[in-house]
Amino acid sequence: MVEETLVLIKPDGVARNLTGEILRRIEAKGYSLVDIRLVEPELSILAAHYAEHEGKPFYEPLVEFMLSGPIVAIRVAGDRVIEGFRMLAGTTDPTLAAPGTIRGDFGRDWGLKVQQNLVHGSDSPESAARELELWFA
Ligand code: RTP
Ligand code: MG
Repeated sequence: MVEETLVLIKPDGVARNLTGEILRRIEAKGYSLVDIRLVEPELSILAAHYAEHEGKPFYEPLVEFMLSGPIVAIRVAGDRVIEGFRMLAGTTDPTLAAPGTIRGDFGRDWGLKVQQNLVHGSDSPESAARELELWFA
């Protein structure tokens, strides 16, 4: 079942020159890069992207972090890629993410600051459709 997902390389991943490494892992898994852009998003895009987290204690630091530098947005296609990319990324908290995953191998947990966990991946077909429309409108 071929799906598409939105992957974001967050500002920490771009700033740490991990874009190539992350793209390499996506391609090595057999997924295809359908579209890719380097973006400095408007606040309105991030507010829509993270609407489900509005009001949570980490929401404002998260949005501030996502505005701190360029982001790479990628439309990725492949069989069960929505679930598959989240397995490649590892669990949200980089300290707990398994070695071998992007977050487990490279992510850093900066204590009280938002977890700088390098990547975003859509978490369901509905989120993927909504987020791809938002970032690739
Ligand atoms: P993402 O949406 O970025 O792919 O990550 P996720 O599904 O694994 O995590 P989610 O729960 O959707 O949270 C979105 C992002 O918010 C930051 N976060 N900080 N307790 C905290 O400080 C906290 N919890 C979440 C992370 O950057 C997370 O990726
Ligand atoms: Mg999420």
